[in-house]
Amino acid sequence: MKRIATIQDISCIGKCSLTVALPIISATGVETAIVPTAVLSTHTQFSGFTFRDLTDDMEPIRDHWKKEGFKFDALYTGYLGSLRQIDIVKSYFKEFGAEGTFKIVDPAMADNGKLYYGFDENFAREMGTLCAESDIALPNISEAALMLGIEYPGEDASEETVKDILKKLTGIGIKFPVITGVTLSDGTFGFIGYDSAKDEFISYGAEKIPYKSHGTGDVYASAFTGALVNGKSVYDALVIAANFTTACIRNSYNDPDRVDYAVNFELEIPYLLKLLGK
Ligand code: PXL
Repeated sequence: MKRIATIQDISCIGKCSLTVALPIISATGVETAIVPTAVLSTHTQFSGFTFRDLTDDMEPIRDHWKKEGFKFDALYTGYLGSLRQIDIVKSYFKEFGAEGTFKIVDPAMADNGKLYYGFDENFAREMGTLCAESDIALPNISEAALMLGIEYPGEDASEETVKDILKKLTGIGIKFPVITGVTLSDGTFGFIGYDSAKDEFISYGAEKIPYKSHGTGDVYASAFTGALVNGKSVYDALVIAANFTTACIRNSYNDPDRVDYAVNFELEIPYLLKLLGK
């Protein structure tokens, strides 16, 4: 069985980070090892959340895994809580990111032009240096702008603007940035990426559903990781993740009992398996 390791927090309620990555990637038939970076009562969009920092456990976990000789087909990181955690993740990349191990970074730290609670511009720049060590980085428009220190162009940034930002991201060393949550010129909603090795832009859009919810970036990156490790090409895995995430958003949009802090990803897992041909 293929095995990945994902490094991010546990938000006990919030359907993000590990409570999304574990079920989605496991459902795709991939062993999902975890490094919990913190335990929060909820994600940080709620007020009054608890936060237990687990940074001190990250290096001992790494060292034990190294001693045991564990290998991974992918390393996937999401929300990280501090500059020190970014540094430690780089050491995981060094130890376990050998040739053939995909390094996927979702720099989960901002949306709608604003950093999440507790982050600053310096953290965003440092996240850029982690993305520079990835094979694929999956920022949204806000995260891309913040890593570059440029003005936020808005959620409806044009394809030309997004392409310009992608080229700028390669300027800070990011080999294959893919900006998610982009509205394409035909009105569809999806991603635009730039493969600097091939000097090639890629894009895909699915139906744009008039509903925005928290946690969709985590759903997207998790489905992408599962699809990629299942042998799909980068482009096909990105498209599968876009179609799956769109289905999750649609499911919540049509559900009068939906929660307002995340999407109904659980109900669309059968569809993800269908997209994967399982
Ligand atoms: O969905 C990204 C995310 C992950 N983890 C925590 C968060 C957020 C977004 O707010 O607060 C703790």
